[in-house]
Amino acid sequence: MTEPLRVERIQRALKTNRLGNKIHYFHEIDSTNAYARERAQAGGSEGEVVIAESQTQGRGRLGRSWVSPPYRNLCLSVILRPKLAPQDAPQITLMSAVALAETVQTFIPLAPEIKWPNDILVSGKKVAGILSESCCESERLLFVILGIGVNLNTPPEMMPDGIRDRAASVMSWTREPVDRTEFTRRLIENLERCYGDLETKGFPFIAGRWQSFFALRGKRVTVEMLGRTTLGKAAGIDVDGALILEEDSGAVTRIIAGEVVPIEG
Ligand code: BT5
Repeated sequence: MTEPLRVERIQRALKTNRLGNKIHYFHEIDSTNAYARERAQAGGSEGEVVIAESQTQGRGRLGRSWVSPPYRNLCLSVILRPKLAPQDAPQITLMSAVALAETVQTFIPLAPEIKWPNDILVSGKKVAGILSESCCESERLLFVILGIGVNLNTPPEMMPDGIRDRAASVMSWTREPVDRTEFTRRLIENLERCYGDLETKGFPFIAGRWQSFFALRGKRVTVEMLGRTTLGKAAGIDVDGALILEEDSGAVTRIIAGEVVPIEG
């Protein structure tokens, strides 16, 4: 077992106003997103952070699961109460992908890439994923639970079959195991900065930085959405954060949700 996270050290060093004032820390929980949602529904404040060393029901998107051996990685959720329209909630995922990519970049000599909308890759391997879940009431966005899972110190042999070939830990590109406490502090600070930029400077400001990490720009991809597969070229993101797909038919489509897979070769 590696060392538990040092939550007091994170809190002492954090230079933030909103995020991380309160950190709920668990050795084991079902899902940090589920707990953060309960807190938010019970009136929890913006910026409350939930961290768990292990999750019995770690969640990915679309009912998939997130697997993370205890005391090696980072599983974190944040309660956000953005002043955004419900249809703009995906901007939170894109904003946090920038913060996450920037954090990973400070630990390794390679540039991380963002795979639209929610994966952070290094050398083509997934090192982190984002699951943001919104709660709306009529036309109002009440809160967003931003969930982030990062592989920091899991050696390949500890990754389950089926994931091992496509995933990697930040540790693969560092000489020593990653200081998880320091990683968490930097991530929370970068999230606060990017979230503030989204609020004050607007999405186009974030989008520019996002594009600089965009792995699939100009690449041929398939997009799977609602049981339909479309072939085309990933051109970038538009002002709302939708993926712009130049279909082989010549049509240009905006993809709001879906699975994007690069076509090799
Ligand atoms: C994601 O979903 O990538 C979002 C993952 C979010 C996890 C965090 S942890 C804290 C918070 N609390 C939660 O309960 N969840 C969030 P998606 O794009 O659907 O990818 C899920 C797929 O990635 C799975 O079906 C696996 O194939 C693969 N996968 C699972 N664990 C992985 C890991 N540790 N590293 C890389 N890939 C993984």
